[in-house]
Amino acid sequence: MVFWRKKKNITTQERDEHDERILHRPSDPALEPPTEYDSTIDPDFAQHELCEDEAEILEELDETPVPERSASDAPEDDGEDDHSSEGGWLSRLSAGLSKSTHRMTSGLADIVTKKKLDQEMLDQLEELLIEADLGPKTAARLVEELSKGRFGKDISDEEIREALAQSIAAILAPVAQPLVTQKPASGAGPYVVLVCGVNGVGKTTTIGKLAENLKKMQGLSVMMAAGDTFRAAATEQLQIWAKRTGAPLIAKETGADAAAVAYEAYGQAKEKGADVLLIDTAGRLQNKKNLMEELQKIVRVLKKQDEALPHSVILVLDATMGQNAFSQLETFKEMVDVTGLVVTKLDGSAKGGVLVGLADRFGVPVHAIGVGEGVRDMQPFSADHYARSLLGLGER
Ligand SMILES: Nc1nc2c(ncn2[C@@H]2O[C@H](COP(=O)(O)OP(=O)(O)O)[C@@H](O)[C@H]2O)c(=O)[nH]1
Ligand SMILES: [Mg+2]
Repeated sequence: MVFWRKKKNITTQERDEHDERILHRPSDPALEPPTEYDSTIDPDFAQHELCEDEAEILEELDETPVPERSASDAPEDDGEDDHSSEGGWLSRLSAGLSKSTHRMTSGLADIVTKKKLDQEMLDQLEELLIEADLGPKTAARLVEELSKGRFGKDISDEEIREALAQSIAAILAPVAQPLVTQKPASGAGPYVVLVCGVNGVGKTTTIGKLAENLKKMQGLSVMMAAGDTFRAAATEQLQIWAKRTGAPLIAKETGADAAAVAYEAYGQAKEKGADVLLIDTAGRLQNKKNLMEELQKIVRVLKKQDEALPHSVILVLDATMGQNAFSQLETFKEMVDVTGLVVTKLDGSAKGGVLVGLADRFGVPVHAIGVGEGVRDMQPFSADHYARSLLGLGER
C-alpha cells in the first residue's frame, strides 16, 4: 500500500503549480487570451471600505447596464440530452452507479474465494476500497469495522457487502442534507445560491436541474444569474436551461463584471418577489488568484445588500475526477465558505466511492447527485440508497 506524505517546505511556486493543476484539467483547451476580460479587482474597489449606498456600489462596479436577456431569447431546445423520463428514481440511481457498483462487486467476488475472513482477505479488501476511490483513511476504517467480531470466522460475499453498505451508510448519513431554500421573511429578497466549481464539472447543468426541481417539485419561483461572463457560450448555455425550466435569466454581455451581474440579479429577483436566485459562476479564469478574487467579490457585493447573502455556496464536483475532487474541495474552501456539495457525473464514472471519502474526510453536506445530463437527472442524496446501490444490493 502506498502512503502519501505531505511535502514540507513547499515553495510558493510549487504551491501555485499544484493549484493550477487542480483548477485546470489537462483536457481543458488553452485559455483564450484575456483580451476583453480583466477579472482583477479594481484596486480602489478592493481597498476601500464598501460604501453604504446601493447606488454607489453600482458606480464602483463601473458597469454600463445592458438590458437583461430573458428566457425567450434562448435558442430552441432540442431536448436531445433529456433522459428524465427513463425509469424510476431508484432504478436511475442504480443504473447511474452501475459502473461503480460493478467495480466494487466484481472486485469483491475475486477476493472472497475462501470462507474465512483472514488478514489476507482484509488487506485485499482495503486495497479494493482504495482503488474504488474511497481514500486510504476511509478504506482502513471500513476494513477495521468489518473485521470486528468477524475476524477468523466464516463469511460470505453477501455478508461482506451488507456490512460494508451499513458502515458506508453510517458515514454518508450525516452529510445527506437536501438543499433547503427557506425564503427569508416577506419582502426580504430571494434565497440566494451561489454555484461554484472548476470548469466543466457541471455547474450550469446543475443550476438547470435545481431550477426544475425547485419549480416543479417545490412550487417555488426561481431566477438565474449568468455569472460566468468569461465566455459567450456560458450564457447561451444557461439561456437554454432558462428556457427549458421557464426560470427568468439575468445576464450581461461577455466580459461583464460577474459581481455586477449578481448584484443586479439580486435586485431584480427581490423586486419581482422570486423565492430563489441561482447564480452561475466561471470555473476557469487565468489563475487561482483571479478566480478567488472574482468569487470573493461576488460574495462581498451580495453581502453589502444583506449580510446573510449568499445563503448557500454550492461547490459542484465531478465524480469522474476521483481523488482530484478532494483537492478541489480544499482549494474552494480557501476561497469561499462552501456550505454544500453537488456531485455530478456519477453515471459516467466508476468512481462513486469518492463520495464516501469526501463525506468521511470533510463532512460537508451533500445536497444532491447528478446521474445524467437530463433536466431530471439529479437526485437528492440518500445515504442508505447510495451505499446499497454501490454494493449492488437492493432496497431493504
Ligand atoms: N453524464 C453526465 N454529464 C453531466 C452531468 N452534469 C453535467 N454533465 C455534462 O458535463 C458537461 C459540462 O457541464 P456544464 O454544466 O457546462 O459544466 P460547467 O462548466 O461547470 O458549467 C456538459 O456536457 C454536461 O451535459 C451528469 O450528472 N452526468
Ligand atoms: Mg458553465
